[in-house]
Amino acid sequence: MLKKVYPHSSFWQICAVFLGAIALASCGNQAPSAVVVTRVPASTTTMVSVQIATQPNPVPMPANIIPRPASQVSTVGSFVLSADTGIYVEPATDEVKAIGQYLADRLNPATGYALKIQGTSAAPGGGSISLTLVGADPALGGEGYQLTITPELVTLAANQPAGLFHGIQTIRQLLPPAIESSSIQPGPWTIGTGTITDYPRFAWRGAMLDVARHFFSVRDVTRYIDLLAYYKINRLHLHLSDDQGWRIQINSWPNLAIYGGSLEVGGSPGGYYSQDDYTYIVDYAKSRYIMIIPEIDMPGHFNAALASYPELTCDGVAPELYTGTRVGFSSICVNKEISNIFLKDVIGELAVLTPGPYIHIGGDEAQATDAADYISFVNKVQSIIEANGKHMIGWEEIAQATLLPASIAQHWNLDAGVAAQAVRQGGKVIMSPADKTYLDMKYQASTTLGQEWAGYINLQTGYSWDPATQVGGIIEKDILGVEAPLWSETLTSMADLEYMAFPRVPGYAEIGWTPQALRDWNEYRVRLADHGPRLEALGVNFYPSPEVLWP
Ligand code: TNX
Repeated sequence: MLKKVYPHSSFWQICAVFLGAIALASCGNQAPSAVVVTRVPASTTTMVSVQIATQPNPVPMPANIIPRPASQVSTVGSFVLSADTGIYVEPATDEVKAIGQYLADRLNPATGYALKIQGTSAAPGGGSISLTLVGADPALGGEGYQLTITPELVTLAANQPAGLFHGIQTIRQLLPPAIESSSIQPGPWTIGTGTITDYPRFAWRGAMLDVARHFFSVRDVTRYIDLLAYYKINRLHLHLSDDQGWRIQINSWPNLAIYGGSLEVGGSPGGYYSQDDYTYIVDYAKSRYIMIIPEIDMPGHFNAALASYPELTCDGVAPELYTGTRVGFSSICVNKEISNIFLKDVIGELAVLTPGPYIHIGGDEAQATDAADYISFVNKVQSIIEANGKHMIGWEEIAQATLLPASIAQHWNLDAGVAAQAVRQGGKVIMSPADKTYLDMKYQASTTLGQEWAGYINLQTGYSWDPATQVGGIIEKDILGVEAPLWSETLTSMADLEYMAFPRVPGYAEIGWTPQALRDWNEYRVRLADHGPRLEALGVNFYPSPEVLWP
């Protein structure tokens, strides 16, 4: 029996130590028979204690989960998923049954099984998976979960359905990568035993998709939602309007979508979401525990609307539709009465369509709007949004206005001064620093897609920063969370989106979820390697960065 304590070690680093020290064959097929990894989230030191006994062919729980759990303890043994595995849900409400069905739908294609959902008040029999809202530690909050895996039973407990949903992503990741395949794979479908106790650092773990510069179909958006959910991301911000296109049907102003949405960057046909399409996306996202935040970018980034309704311009003359990529040249005419009517109509319709509490008004790069007009405009929009029962979010420039405490500023600009002004007004901030989180920035000089104005963002640059120390005057308690925007000036297809988003998105998911003290680039990149085959099985066109030793 050997017992040692290694601070800041990963399971695989421990493997390396064992290989050198006691010449075990390998960690893959003949690992130590008892590996206990204990992580204490509140402390700055990760304590890892390791015990070895002699037992043949142990199967440790893999240390591959992204985002890294707050605490993971591996024991020896495995649970084997079989055709007889039942998925038990408690309570058997429609919502919890739907989560059970979601799990079955993820497991059935690759296994070839037809796993069934069963409601039960009795204890589930051996070999089953139990999803329960009973018995979880209330301290785990609404999104946390406890996962206990023994050779007989997988027990996932949470306080709220969202916690069960997130825990299911962990179960998926604990299974072999081939589980994500859409066709039958050989298996066996083993899960190493142990327990995971997990909860997020931030409430806001977001992604943004620009469907205005290039339009993306409902199918593309729902696929993106599915991929985000795999990493426990819980917000999708849709950038629904910009100079190049208006992408959401507004019944009281129909030309916005019909004419304003007709083109996209480069001059090819654009498109828009009907209100039914939008509702479908909102509901789909909800089934993945992701909130949709709609953005109508104003008062700048407004050319598509001006081209559709010349009365919104100050001179009454409609500009041409715009298919280039410049910014900062358009503005709604702030002081016209028709503009007020427009704002009330558009925000009113969006508020009815959107169950979430937020409407994003853009507010960035309003160089074509007079400075005083800009401030009165933001104040006015804020009160219209509040009158519709929602709260305002805007890019950080909105912090120049008089913000209500419920309004949120989104930091993006490299010149970081403005977001802290929102904090000084008692508001909260979402962190999207362009030089760390912009998914449209090239990975490196040779990346053909994307832009480079905020610098190159390789995986390490995207991962190795702490939201709480990024901007002076903005600390942990001021931060709602993190969001990674994907601007689409240069991106025309789902394959393009995937290439820029993956594998950076898992890193932002981890920044939002995992305690800072447990985040370390050199440990993360080892975990990320395991996700190469997973993303491949999911059919994701990811960038195989040389920073990772892919298997
Ligand atoms: C800046 S970030 C913008 C967008 C562009 C993006 C391209 C922000 C609030 N505005 O209009 O699409 O850069 O990287």
